[in-house]
Amino acid sequence: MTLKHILLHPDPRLKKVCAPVEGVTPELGKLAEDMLQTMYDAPGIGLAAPQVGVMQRLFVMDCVKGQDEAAKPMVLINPEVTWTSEDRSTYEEGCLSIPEQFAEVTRPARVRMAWTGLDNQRHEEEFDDLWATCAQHEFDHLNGKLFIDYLGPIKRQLITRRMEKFKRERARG
Ligand code: K1U
Ligand code: ZN
Repeated sequence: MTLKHILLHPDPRLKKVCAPVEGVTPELGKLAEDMLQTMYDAPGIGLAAPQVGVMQRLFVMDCVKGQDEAAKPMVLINPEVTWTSEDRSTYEEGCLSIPEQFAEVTRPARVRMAWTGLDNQRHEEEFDDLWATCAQHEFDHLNGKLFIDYLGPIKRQLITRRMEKFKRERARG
């Protein structure tokens, strides 16, 4: 297992629309395993391929809360949103590409997604609660959209400037 380097905002790769995955290969399986390991290590509840510099349409997530419940690692390849609920929920979101910055984002409370799994079979499931928020956040990454894009321009610019400063200071060492 290899821990991947997570790209930090602002980075042009985080603004691009990703290409469909062409086939479920052993290399893709290894990438998904590495992404899950990187997500658990961060720690986070989701991670999309462009965040590790791979411009393909897949993401991983595991929103199981607490230590008592068994982990539920999920790998979604070429995901599609097939339905969203009318009702909305608001969650204070974070992003591993925008560390230590949080903001409330309102999204559909429930969502259905269809995707290809590592078993090369098509799957469809309805997500709710944190799973729904996380799945939509990760799906957005595949279309070059970040949670700060839901904020007003002042808040968004403030977070972007903080991140530019953070990256400058980190580069100086
Ligand atoms: O995509 C990402 O950058 C991962 C992100 C996912 C996410 C978080 C919150 C709402 C929607 C989507 C994260 O995992 S940020 C870290 C985080 O939220 C967390 C970390 C440890 C325990 C629990 C949550
Ligand atoms: Zn994110």
